[in-house]
Amino acid sequence: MTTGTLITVAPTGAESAKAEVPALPVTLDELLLTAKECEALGAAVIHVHIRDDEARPTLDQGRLRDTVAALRESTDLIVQLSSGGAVTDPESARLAVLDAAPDMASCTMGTVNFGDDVFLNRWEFIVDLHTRMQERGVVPEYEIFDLGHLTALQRLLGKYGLPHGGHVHVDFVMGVPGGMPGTTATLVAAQQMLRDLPEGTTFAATGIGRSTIPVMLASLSAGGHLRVGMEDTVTYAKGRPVESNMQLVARAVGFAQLAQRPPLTTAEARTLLGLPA
Ligand code: KMH
Ligand code: ZN
Repeated sequence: MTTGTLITVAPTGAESAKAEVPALPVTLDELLLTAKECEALGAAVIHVHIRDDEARPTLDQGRLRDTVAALRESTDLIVQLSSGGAVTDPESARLAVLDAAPDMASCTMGTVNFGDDVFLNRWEFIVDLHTRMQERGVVPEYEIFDLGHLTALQRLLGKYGLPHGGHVHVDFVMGVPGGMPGTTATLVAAQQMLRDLPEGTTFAATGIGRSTIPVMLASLSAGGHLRVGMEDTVTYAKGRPVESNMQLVARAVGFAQLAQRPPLTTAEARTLLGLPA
């Protein structure tokens, strides 16, 4: 049965430069303000990348812990830390993200060409991430950049068991140059492959750049959930830069309401994802 829509906001990412995208939240204060406003609009999960004092991407342990604590204090959002980081981050730092004890963390299910770079995710690393999340009670969101990543997920769950909480939730990250395209046909193909995963597996989708709107509409009509934010989209419409993450969340909420699938509250989202209340 199709329920309401889980809306995740991914406000910052690791790729855009603050100098080129001034509206990008890079300080803790900017992130907290964004988080509060996006929650009020209907977001239930925040996917977090942080920056250092020079606005460069960082996986600094202290900052991650402070960020998790501050988000918990100021919002009811489900805090999902990125374990993907930036393409240059070493595996050790990406694994250490779990030490900040978030509710959730991303877990990318394979290597993908990432524009001119390579986003490397070796099998042994994925296994390490998955099993450490099981041990620490962190709920994964499996990031799927290509259809083969779903085959890898089936293998992972078959060999190492279900994630903490027992529910499997995946996010189709579509339209990365080098990954699966952000088209309806590809989204439907990805959804079909979920049949090989545990019953009840849920999916969200996000389309990078100009695939944002087609992917959002395709996901909603296929019963999927949404991830939006300036990590993935910095152009609102042709020739119009995104003004804020709130603008993207508000648009997603509007589409979800049109689809008769209003945003899930944070409490409903916790139930869906197998997180404690
Ligand atoms: N920044 C990308 C290299 C994630 O957050 O887990 C990886 C990424 C995925 O954004
Ligand atoms: Zn990310």
